[in-house]
Amino acid sequence: MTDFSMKRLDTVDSDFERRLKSLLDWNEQDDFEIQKQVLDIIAAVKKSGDQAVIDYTNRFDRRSIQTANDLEISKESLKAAWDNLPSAQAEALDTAARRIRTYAEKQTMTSWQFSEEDGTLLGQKITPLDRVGLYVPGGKAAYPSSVLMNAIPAKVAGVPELIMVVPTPQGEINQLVLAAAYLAGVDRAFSIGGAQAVAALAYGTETVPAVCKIVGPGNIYVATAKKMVFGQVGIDMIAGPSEILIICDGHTDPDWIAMDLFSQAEHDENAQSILLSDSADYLDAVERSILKLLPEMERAEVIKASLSGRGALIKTADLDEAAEIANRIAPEHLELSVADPNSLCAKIRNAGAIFMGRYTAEALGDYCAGPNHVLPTSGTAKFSSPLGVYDFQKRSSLINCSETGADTLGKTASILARGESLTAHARSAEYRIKS
Ligand code: HSO
Ligand code: ZN
Repeated sequence: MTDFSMKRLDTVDSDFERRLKSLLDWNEQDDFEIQKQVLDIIAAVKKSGDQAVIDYTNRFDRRSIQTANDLEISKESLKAAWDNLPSAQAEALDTAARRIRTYAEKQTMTSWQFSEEDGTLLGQKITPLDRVGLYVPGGKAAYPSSVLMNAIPAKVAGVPELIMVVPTPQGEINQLVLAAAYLAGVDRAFSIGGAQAVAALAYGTETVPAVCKIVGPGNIYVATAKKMVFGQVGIDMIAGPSEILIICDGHTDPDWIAMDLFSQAEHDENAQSILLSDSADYLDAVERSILKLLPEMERAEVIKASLSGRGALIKTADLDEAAEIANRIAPEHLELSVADPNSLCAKIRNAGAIFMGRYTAEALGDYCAGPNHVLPTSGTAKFSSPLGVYDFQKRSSLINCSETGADTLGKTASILARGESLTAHARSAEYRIKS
């Protein structure tokens, strides 16, 4: 491992700002060739429905589907996957699902209303989305935990129909994904993927029903398709590479911190793992742990590429300064591996999820602590929030005017409407004025 090293930054260095900026630079290049291909796929699915979906699926997933019936994964297959799961896995999935559900239930928005003195009722009515599509990637990025994280909040919100799509290259189905789908309450599932699956969900085909919103991660084709159908349907977010930022006071076992950095790095080469500490000796110790532990890792090559590319060990003057840098980075995951995580947490404004104290590894949150693991990436935690029940609910405003209310509001509306030269508005309001 002599060829491996991580970037070292120190906030006192004159080039610190420049180096931090270049570390955080992440610009997914717009690939016009991919955009064109995806546009063609969407247009074909819109025009030819099932037949286009079948053709693309046979071509891209090397399958030989004859009829649209073969696109659907039966309810029985989902149940069988769950029934045949080894008991340790079934219990672990069940524990995770229960904890994710309990947490999600707390997020549920409820309708409210209040009445004015004149008897007018005002309120907000909460309704679940009618139908939601959940994209689940195939192959190595197929995470059953992500099925739970996306599906459970939708079902807690009361979405009556949750449709999962999952590509099955060469017909190969991930049984854990199907079992998780069954457990989370997925209503229908289709063995399709890519831009064609996104298009089918957005516009509907003879077999695949059109949904109101599409959630779930996917490759560049899926992400591009989601961007293109946005407006026709809602989408959750376009996620960038996963990130972890750790602030450590130098008193956590360096092996633990090294492994926490690895846990994000092993997701992919572009994932970002950064450690901030006020102790340079501690950064040295973690670097030694990294070199020691790396050869033991199954995904050593991915971790190495990620840590040496976008990873960094950063020395700060103190923990307060570390917190301020964290706020500027607005990481997806933030671990506060310090003696007093509560007081440090009080200084954090921007982070997708905050893991507090030495025992709270991000991995626990990734699977089973309860909060969602679908989180804002690439600094978007400055303005957005984790996926939750509220993403599957929508709000309608309620206005119920009493006769007296129409009388007084009518006068105000009339004056404003005439100021805008909108006579019909004015007269519509005036009809209801009594006096
Ligand atoms: N850390 C990932 C979620 C995940 N980890 C799934 C393991 N499986 C993005 O938050
Ligand atoms: Zn993870």
